[in-house]
Amino acid sequence: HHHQQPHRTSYHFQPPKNWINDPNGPMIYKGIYHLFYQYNPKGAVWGNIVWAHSTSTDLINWEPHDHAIYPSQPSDINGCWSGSATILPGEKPAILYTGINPKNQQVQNLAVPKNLSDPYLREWVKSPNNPLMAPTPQNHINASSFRDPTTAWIGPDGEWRVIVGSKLDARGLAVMYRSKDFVKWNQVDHPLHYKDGMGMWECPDFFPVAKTGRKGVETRVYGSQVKHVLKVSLDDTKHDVYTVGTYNWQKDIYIPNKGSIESYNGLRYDYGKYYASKTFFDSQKKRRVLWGWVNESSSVDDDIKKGWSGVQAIPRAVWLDASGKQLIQWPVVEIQKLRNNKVKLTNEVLKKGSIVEAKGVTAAQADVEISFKVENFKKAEILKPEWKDPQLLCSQKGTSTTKSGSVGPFGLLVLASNDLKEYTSVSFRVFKGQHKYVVLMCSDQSRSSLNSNNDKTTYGAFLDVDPTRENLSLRSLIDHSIVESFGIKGKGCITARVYPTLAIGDSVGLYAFNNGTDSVTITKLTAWSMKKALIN
Ligand code: DQQ
Repeated sequence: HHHQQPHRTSYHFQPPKNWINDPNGPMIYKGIYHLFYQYNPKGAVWGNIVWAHSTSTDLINWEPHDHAIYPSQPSDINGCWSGSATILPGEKPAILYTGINPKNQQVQNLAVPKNLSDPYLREWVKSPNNPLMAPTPQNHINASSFRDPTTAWIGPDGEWRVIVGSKLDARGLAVMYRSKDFVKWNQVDHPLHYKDGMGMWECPDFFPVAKTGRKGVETRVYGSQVKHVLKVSLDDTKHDVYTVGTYNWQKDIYIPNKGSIESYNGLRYDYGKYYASKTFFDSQKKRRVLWGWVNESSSVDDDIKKGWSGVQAIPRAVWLDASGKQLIQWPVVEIQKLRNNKVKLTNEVLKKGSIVEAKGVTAAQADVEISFKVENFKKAEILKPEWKDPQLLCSQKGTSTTKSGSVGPFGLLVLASNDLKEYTSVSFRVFKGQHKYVVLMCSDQSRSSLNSNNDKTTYGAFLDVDPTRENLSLRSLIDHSIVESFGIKGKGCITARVYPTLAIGDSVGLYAFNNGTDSVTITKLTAWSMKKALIN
């Protein structure tokens, strides 16, 4: 099986075959986690979209169920697109989702469980009132850009609110609706938020985060204890960007923090491949959990040959950083249940050009944490003012020995073949900026595969950390064709898809390296083989 399908994942969520995209309606109900997702029952490319459904008690092992929502009424006959779940009072889940009607217009529909005593919520009934929100000649909504309702929240006035992603010309819009009964929805005369020049806002997500601590809060919470986050998925660049700000429920407006960047260059959940994500409040563990779709980087022909496309990233707990300026993301703790056969290295000095192997792990399927201590920053390269794009900087600077800086690149070589003909490098590099040191994190896929049909774009991010005060730490979740990397305990994330031809199965190595001219010390490296999860 693995011989023929070397790139299928072992602990990342996938159905047995076919195309998947956006996570939909994640929630917890009676102690069971639900994940729905956009799915093509007929093939490995996008189309014929239904809501496939799986449940879990630990967010790691998943059991499949029949499709929950599929075209069956005029308001969704041409497709059941993305949407979200809301838990109504009395523990009653409800799903709002986008349907494509016979005129190929995008409209919003409601579905509720047929039988609340079935903890798996296997059958869903659609409202006879569908569609509940639709473009009309009066409301100036673009019928081909009106989709992806969020989880709704109830205001202190007892009225429900929801936003739907949209655009008018190049203006990204979070169109807002209100309702007293969850069935009759009235459009609010202004959007919750908008921004010119950002294009279509797909899959908006709007939620509060506690100002202090890591605990999540329910979606309806507002006030001085919390900030709000608005995430939008930018159709033009396929990036999930967000701002942190303030929500005024009386005026129903959201105002991003002063100084936040609202554009294609804003804060991203992930600086690699990660899209159409959404969060839910886990009332059992009091945390907010983020799901995101990770598309392939292989060719459509290869996708059809392998018979599948798309995985879901490992769910991440999210909370507000102490700075109040950004989110921190970390894989849910449950993933640690899969850790096995720990190997460890401590206090290992890496001189320029050194490579050490973390022997004894199944490196195709591993979880690794490493932290580096830099002795001397004095010779750090000066960051030129024009070096503003971290992705460009990573691809220009590379990670090879010929392009070494003084402080870095150092990091991990993952999914590496024995002869190092193939590897993906995840690394740090430190620069001297105007008033502070600047830490660059890179995930370089350029050497990841001998197969040239793959997209091997290098990804990069600047991380908000003072490297003189904190060791530079990195965690990577490696799973055959995906590498999810978390820099500085979740301050910056980069997810990459790679398709090695040599570094597969047992022929995979995991290494730490330093290509900077100055030595660095690995204070600690811990790597685990990962067990296979039971998925679908
Ligand atoms: N995917 C869905 C849309 C959404 C897009 C269609 C984002 O609802 O806007 O499959 O990936």
